[in-house]
Amino acid sequence: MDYMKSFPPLSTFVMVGRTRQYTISFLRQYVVVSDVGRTWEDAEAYCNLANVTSPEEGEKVKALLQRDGVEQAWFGLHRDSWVWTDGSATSYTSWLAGQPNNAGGSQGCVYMEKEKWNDFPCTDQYYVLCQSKATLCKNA
Ligand SMILES: [Ca+2]
Repeated sequence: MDYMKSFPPLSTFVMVGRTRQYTISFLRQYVVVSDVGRTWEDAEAYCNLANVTSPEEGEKVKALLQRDGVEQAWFGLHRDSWVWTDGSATSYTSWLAGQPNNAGGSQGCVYMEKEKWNDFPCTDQYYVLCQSKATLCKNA
């Protein structure tokens, strides 16, 4: 996919454990796709929708959205007990005040505005925040 070309170089962290050295290659790199608005389902089909799992990642995506002039973007959270598209649970959240409110009983997907989140109807069309996949490499 073309958007993959715009991912920045990967960052690598080294963590020394008690008995082994681990090299963690953290590949969660974000990209805003702002060619056309998409429904959340179309966005999910188009790319690997972003997880945002810490305040640091929230700040990172906020800066990226601002840089690209995007006010709102779908990302990977949806109402299935609020899990990410890869099925992992949500511990970190950054809801707008009063959200999620499931207004009208039909707000199953989540967009972000700056770093704040709002549940909204999945059929609305927004730009998309994608990510590359995270992997863990271990040197025994
Ligand atoms: Ca809402």
